[in-house]
Amino acid sequence: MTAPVTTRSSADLIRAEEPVLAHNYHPLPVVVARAEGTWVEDVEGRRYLDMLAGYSALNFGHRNPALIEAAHRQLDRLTLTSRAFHNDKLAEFAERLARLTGLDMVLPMNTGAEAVESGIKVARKWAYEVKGVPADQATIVVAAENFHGRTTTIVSFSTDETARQGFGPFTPGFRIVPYNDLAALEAAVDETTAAVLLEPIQGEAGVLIPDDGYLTGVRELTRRKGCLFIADEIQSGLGRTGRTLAVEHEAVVPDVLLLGKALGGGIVPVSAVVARRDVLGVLRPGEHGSTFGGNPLAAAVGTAVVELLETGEFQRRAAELGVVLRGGLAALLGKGVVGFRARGLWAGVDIDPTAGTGREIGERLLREGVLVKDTHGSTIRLAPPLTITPDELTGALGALEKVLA
Ligand code: IF1
Repeated sequence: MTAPVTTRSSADLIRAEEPVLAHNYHPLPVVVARAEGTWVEDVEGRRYLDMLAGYSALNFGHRNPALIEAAHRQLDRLTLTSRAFHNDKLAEFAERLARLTGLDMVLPMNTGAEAVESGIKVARKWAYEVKGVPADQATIVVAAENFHGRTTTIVSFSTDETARQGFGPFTPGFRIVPYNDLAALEAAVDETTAAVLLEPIQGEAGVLIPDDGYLTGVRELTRRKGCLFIADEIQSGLGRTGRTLAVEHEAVVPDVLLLGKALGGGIVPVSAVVARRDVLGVLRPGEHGSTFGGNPLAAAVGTAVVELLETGEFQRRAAELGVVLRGGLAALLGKGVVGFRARGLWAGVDIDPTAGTGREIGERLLREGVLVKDTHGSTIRLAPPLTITPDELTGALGALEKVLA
């Protein structure tokens, strides 16, 4: 009889996973048992500052009181109906999310990849029924170094061999152009193009921020060529960059917006396609769906998340503390940091490879009580909860300086 899970050590739990849990991740050697705000605690009670925030799913901090309260209240009433019936939480969620984003209509899903897949299906259907593209000829243009999720169709247009290797055959109908290159985009969009699908800032690629004017150019080009601009804000959205949406930095409104991660408050998976009525209006009953999409628990938590964002407080905090983050990183240039890109409380930091790989820096920061995740090679991503305090942020930057010395 193995010891009950509650009394096993971190080391025991890590060992116990090995034979029974798929090895699709290589986690840092820390076993988190509880968390609050910007802090997590491992099985032995050691505390760490969470500078990853669930890849930006924990924008409002671990177990945000308002969100936990909304979840508890709904858990005690109703958790799932399926959409075979209405539930009393979905209208308000859709209304408030549409109003927050400035678009008309909401398709509620669960994970980010489901929102991306749903966006692709709706864009194709719009191309056939509204734009008049011949059946099965629709193309969608994406950027190299994209990350939009892990389904077979989505990795069909990935340029990351690790994400594609062994998963073919792949879905046709996608064209790949360099990111941040309007001329290449102009050349790739033609009369078969249903949409251009882009991250306003490329997350997994290392927080790559396009030149000022790029998003404006994409908006103008897609309007002129009569195709949809789909903005994947699953990671960049909901306060992370100092605005509700990253596209707001250029005052651009996409035709289709994809949201996920923080939309579920770090409690339940909640994602959504938010779009103009003439786009989502192509869906008729029975043509698309999901068991859990739009469930009352997700809708209640999603509404509480929208309520937090309606105040603008988290966006302001990310913008203000983003100044501290940029300043702190600039001070580390030449001291182990060879470059960085940052917007709001989101940064990709390129470490001098002689100082260590991203993974090694992550392991050293772990010993300093700070959790980060490397993206590729020697780039680490910083994306703390937007609830982080100036002192906590300064402390994390101090730990980074220390491990780079
Ligand atoms: C992993 C990072 C990766 C996303 C954007 C859609 C999705 C994601 C812009 C899909 C998800 C997650 C997936 C997770 C690690 C993390 C990630 F960029 F955030 F760091 F992988 F690139 N669009 N990103 O970032 O959403 O289906 O996961 O809910 O796969 O390891 P999902």
